[in-house]
Amino acid sequence: MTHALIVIDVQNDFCPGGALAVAEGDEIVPGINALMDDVEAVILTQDWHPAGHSSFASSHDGKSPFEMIEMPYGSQVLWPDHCVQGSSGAAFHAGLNTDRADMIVRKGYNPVVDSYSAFFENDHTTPTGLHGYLQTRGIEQLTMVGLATDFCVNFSAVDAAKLGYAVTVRQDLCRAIDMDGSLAAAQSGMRAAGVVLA
Ligand code: VGL
Ligand code: ZN
Repeated sequence: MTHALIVIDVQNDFCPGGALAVAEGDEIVPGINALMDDVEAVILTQDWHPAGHSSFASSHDGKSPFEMIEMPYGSQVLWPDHCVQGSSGAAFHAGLNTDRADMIVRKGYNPVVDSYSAFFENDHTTPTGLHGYLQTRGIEQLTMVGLATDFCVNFSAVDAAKLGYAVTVRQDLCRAIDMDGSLAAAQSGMRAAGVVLA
């Protein structure tokens, strides 16, 4: 079975000092680089929002980061401005071995729909194209790592399992935002979807 490593959003804004910093987000980088030697394919995802994106609290009068709102596609956490297209915060962590990447998937570029998953926007319908890419390369086994465990890794892993991939999440090579029990909820949701948490 062809095996790919999917590296989710290892970008400056999710690392210490970034706009939406995940604690210890930078500590996973050496281990992710090392894991690239064990797979046939490496795919990176990059959160990539236009300025004024609808997931930013600053785009909604009177709203603060980490509040929830209802969008036409469901509930949405509002975030600090992060990963704005072309900004240094949107760049990959300088230590990540991006040279090894076969494919970089950008997501979150639709101004009015967020996209946590590497496979679908948060409407759970609009594809990013990654599934087609993996299928045409004959890739059936995925190991997922990156940021953040409870949001983009979680949504990507659950979607991948639903699409029929054999999915392992290396929790030691992920870090979580963990707001209001979101990490525990993500772990039980991933397990229920058939994702192996290693
Ligand atoms: C993410 C919140 C907003 C993530 C991206 O990569 O987990 N979280 N955008
Ligand atoms: Zn985002």
